[in-house]
Amino acid sequence: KTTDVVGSSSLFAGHDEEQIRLMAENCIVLDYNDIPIGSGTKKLCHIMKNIEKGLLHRAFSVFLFDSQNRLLLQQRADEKITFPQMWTNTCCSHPLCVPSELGFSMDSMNGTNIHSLDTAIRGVKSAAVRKLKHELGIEPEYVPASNFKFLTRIHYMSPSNGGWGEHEIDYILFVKSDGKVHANPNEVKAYKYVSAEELKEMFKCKDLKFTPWFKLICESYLFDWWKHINELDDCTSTTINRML
Ligand code: DMA
Ligand code: MN
Repeated sequence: KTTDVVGSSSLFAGHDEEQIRLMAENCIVLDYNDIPIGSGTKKLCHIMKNIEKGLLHRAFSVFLFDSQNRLLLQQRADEKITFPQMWTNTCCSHPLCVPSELGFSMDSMNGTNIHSLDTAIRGVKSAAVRKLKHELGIEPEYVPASNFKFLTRIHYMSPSNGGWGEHEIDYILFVKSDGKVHANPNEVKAYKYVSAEELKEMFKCKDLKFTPWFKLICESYLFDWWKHINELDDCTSTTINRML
């Protein structure tokens, strides 16, 4: 099933060709309880007028820490259509409507497809491996899916500029890796490893802009998780945290 909400092409005026092309990717459209109900292009899912009617999709946010427990931040490229030039966590994107990322598994007893939080997490981790390579050039062998730690889900909504915005259930993933970065300039303008103290200093600098979801996560859970980075095994939550 495809959503029938129609977007306007003038929203793309002046934007980068490669980023416009990526707007044709198929995101996973969700009901309020994070159950997939269809697919919608990245374009349709990020048009604020559609979001205002309730359109919601699945996303993930990766927080990558090096062996010194420094967090890898990125500054989004000028080319990004939503939230350009803002500083944010290591990597964010969307699992796509493809079998490996959708989060359904075959019930061998009766041949039906079943969706669960576990299968959804598996799909999101596989999308995270794909995007760490695409945005930051980090090779999958340095960030295998089995090394990601799922923490929780955050439901949030935020307008961007020019009629665009976000409305997502965002899966939060931590991973430890010393994989080398080769940033894709169409996605990433700059990157930087920071300690918790250094990140707090960055927030004081009024010239730096941060994405709304990164701010929300920093203001709620991030510093606490970071402090307990080696003891996060009990921190997996099945709750959807509504930050609306
Ligand atoms: C979308 O990120 C995901 C979140 C959590 C906001 P994005 O705009 O960077 O997606 P993409 O990299 O696919 O453009
Ligand atoms: Mn999104």
